[in-house]
Amino acid sequence: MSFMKLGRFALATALATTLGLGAAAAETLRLSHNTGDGTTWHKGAERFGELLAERSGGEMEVRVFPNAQLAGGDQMRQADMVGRGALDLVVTSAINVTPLVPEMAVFSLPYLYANYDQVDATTAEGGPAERLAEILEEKGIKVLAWGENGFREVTNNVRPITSPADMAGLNMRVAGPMYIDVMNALGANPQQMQWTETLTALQQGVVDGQENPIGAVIIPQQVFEVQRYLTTWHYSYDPVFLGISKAKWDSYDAETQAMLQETAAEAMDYQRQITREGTATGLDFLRERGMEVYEPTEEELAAFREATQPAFDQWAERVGPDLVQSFRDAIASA
Ligand code: X2X
Repeated sequence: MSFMKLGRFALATALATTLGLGAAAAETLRLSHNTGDGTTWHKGAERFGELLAERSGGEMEVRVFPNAQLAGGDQMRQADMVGRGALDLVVTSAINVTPLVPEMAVFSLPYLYANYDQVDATTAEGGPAERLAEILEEKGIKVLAWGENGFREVTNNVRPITSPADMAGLNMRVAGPMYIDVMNALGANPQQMQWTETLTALQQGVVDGQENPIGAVIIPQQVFEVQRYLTTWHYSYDPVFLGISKAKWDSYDAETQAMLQETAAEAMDYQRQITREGTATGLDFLRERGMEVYEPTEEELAAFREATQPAFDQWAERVGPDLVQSFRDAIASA
């Protein structure tokens, strides 16, 4: 094959391989995310960096910074920073972006989704999540690919949660605005707190409980060390996405953009896959580690759904009824 037929990056790879070059990358991109370095978020980000280095023939490399450290530990500020071009790349979840883009709360409306097929129908190519990508792009954030935080499950140290009444009076750490309203609807005392401060707060009893997905966060961040009870109430789904600053994106030629997008899709597919695997085997693991796991019946889930309805209605209004309907339509056809 002639070099003429190869793209710029394939050529760079071929040369680097031939010459055995380990030269420094021409460009280092900084990627911020807001969980620890053992999570599936981190692994997905690392995979993106590995693939990108390979495909750019070492011209591009990614440095991954966990725990929102580039945003001074403020998980909600990352999106804003990417939007302004102060960060190149971000892996974060929908709820963290709601202060900047309230419409992102659509994904996490209580009990919107019942299963992964429904989720996938909304984030698939041509699906309603593309509208969110458009809105984010207006804010300076180009979504390269959707990944997964997952269905958020509740944990606490006071009692097993089997009904909304069990939530009454519990001091619950939450990540963002919508979950405050959901917790209030359930009669709990919600408190917004950075994720990086939450494990200590749980350990010291500053809060009684929290809610997070099993495979992406609860297991890799060892929440089981500081929490006794877990209920699989599946009350809210939270996607992650890999995004790049629009200014950065616009600086690349079409070939580079295509490579970034393909590489991101592959990395986030991997991230989603390991997240779902970890979730599937997660309950057994958590029981072995001493957690008391409660799996609600359909009837019990219906009671949680009913109790959270006021928060659903309030946020559906804020997100926009048309957007909610577009998600409902995709879900109905899943
Ligand atoms: O802060 C959380 O709970 C986490 C890690 O799930 C998010 O970033 C939403």
